[in-house]
Amino acid sequence: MAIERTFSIIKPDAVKKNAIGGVTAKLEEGGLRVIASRMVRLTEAQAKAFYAVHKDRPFYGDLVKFMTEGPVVVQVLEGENAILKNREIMGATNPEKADAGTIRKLFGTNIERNAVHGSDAPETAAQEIAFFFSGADLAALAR
Ligand code: IDP
Ligand code: MG
Repeated sequence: MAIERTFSIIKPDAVKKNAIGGVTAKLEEGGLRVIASRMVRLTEAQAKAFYAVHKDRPFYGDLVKFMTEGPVVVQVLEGENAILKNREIMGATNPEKADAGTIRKLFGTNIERNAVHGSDAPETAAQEIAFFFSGADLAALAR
């Protein structure tokens, strides 16, 4: 299995719950390494662009509002099979349906306010990393 990179957001609900450390600990315990991290307040334009794939879904407007209501932490995670592993550690989109011990079960509130974002495939991981981090940032941080 290959070492991969994936992209994660600790969403405004989890930041508000003072769970940046709790979320990050679950990622690290699961074998992922944070190789870049930054706290940002998304603009409406950034949130709309980031979630453009969902622009025709009924929840899009509320999602953009939620993602801009407070600061988030954007992170690049690295590890064996990182994309799938992160999705496992995150749990199902709806925290009520997420497995015990997953981030969304522990820290999520509902299907919208679900604590974290994680890339779902190699193509989206690359796009999402590039949305927030430059190649120069990542090169400077490489071990
Ligand atoms: P994912 O985050 O598990 O990949 P997606 O289907 O890609 O789930 O949806 C993106 C985000 O949109 C979710 O994490 C959640 O915040 C929000 N969302 C998804 N489905 C719903 C819904 O049915 N109602 C409200 N918000 C939703
Ligand atoms: Mg998704």
